[in-house]
Amino acid sequence: MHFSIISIFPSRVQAGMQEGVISRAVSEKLIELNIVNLRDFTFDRHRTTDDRPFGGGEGMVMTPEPLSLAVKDARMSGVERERVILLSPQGRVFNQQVAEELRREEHLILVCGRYEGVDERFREKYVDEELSIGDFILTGGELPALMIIDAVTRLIPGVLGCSDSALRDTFSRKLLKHPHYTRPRVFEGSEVPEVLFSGDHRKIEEHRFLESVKRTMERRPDLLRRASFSVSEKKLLARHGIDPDTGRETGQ
Ligand code: 4GX
Repeated sequence: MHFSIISIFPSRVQAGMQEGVISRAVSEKLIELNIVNLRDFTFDRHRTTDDRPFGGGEGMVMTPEPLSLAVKDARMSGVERERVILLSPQGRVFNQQVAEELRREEHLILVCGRYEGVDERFREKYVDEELSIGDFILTGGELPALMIIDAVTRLIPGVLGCSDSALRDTFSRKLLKHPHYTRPRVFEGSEVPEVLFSGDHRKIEEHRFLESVKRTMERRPDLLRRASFSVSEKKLLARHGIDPDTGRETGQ
């Protein structure tokens, strides 16, 4: 899978992927990254990428010409599934489902806006989709672009080790993860739950599942309403007095 990132801060984008899982995915050729410096597509002495808004008002707007040239330069011949994404608080909110959808593309061109945003005509003519990583305002689209690359890359087969299967993750099951414990057995007076030493794997799985449901109820009840439980999971929840639809204790 190919990613192109268009930015006025190419070194920051570079720095954001220099180590860890993403850089390993690059060196193992599971993904390819192409960082495009927007200033390479300006032709004035100051390499300007922004200008004052027509109609007046606060802030600056990114001019359409360098952006359009950068997108045309990033495009790859012979690639059918290519998507130009603009990172913006006005976009559809990114989540695991969107990550899974993007994984099916061959080439993502991520446009990192700054200032007040981009000229509307660039958006209309070149952008396939606007994505937001959440309801808060950042100083630029670089971190959102890195987040999207991260979330999509770890779904590509071979990127994660088998011990960290993407399939069993929180959001593919729509439940939060159970608590995790490792050594030491006693930390500042707190012990690890006894059941984890029982060697009874069915009991351990049941315990973890119940902890997941309880956590989800406490922290993200919105997720619980969309979780679907198997018949045996429903029976287990009922045995522990938990209503499978609300995660609440039924008191029975
Ligand atoms: N999720 N920002 C982009 C400038 C901008 C505005 C409009 C294009 C169109 C953000 C977010 C985010 C701040 C990045 C404004 N560029 N991006 N920037 N939240 O807050 O993605």
